Amino acid sequence: MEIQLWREILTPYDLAVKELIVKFEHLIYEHRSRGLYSPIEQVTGRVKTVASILDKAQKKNISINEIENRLMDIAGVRIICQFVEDIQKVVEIIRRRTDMEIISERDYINHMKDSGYRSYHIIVNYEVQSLSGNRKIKVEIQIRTLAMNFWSTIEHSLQYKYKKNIPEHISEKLMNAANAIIALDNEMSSVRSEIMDAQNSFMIHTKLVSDILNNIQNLYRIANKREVQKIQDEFYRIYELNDIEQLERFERELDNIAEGYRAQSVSSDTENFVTV
Ligand code: 0O2
Repeated sequence: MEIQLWREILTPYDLAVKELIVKFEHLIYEHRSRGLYSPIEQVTGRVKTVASILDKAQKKNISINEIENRLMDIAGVRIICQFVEDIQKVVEIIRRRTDMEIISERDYINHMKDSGYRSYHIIVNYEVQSLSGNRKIKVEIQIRTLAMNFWSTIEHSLQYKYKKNIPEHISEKLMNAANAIIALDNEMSSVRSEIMDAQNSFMIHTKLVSDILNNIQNLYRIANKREVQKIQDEFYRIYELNDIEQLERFERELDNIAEGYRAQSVSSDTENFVTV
């Protein structure tokens, strides 16, 4: 394989990773904009470097011509969740999708690797369209918690440092840390509903305030300035009370005021239209 061809070969993999990141990030947005808890916290992705592809192919005894068929993680997407329970939710979301076809699944959450590594892996076929036509690209999706990600990032850099021969005393510490991560994830799960409640009310509050501010901004365009000033002062007063019910009531009142102004401007538009 000519070295300069790699860039061309990897282009559809890059497209697949970029598209999948957009799609998973959009899921986060959809959940949050509906005031729902998102089982996905963060999404990242990468295309393996040529050096890393060649290295892995050599280790697995894969010939250059077979690389695309046999290396499943040239394209990789990583989904980070807050809680272990979220991982299964994300797996179910992926299983239901029609734009990615699952080839295989590996559950390293319930079957931790000897190294202490935990994550849920799904290999999917994902179709991309480019100038050279349509192509199905294999993508490895790794799903794990924030805590598991912390562990595997550290362990990965140590593997790199020690060229995969991590000294025994460090492996032992990593195994202890892996067990501590299990305990940490379990502890977090036991207070999941409280944490989710807190995050949900924070999200509801943020959305409410941003809706109110948008409404006030719109009123500046159509309503009497002095009246909007009064509304704004009232908003600051209620905001300081830190009472979500009062804010909700204020938002409803604001909706009615805005509706009244809109009705007024429609009727004056109609009058103008008739008299012209
Ligand atoms: P990189 O640098 O992250 O890309 P197999 O299918 O079993 O023959 P493969 O492809 O290694 O071999 O599958 P596996 O074991 O599911 O691993 C795929 C990827 O999972 C790895 O890619 C890592 O990203 C991650 N992974 C697996 N085991 C470990 C581990 O012990 N520690 C860490 N930190 N990550 C792990 P790469 O190409 O090995 O690495």
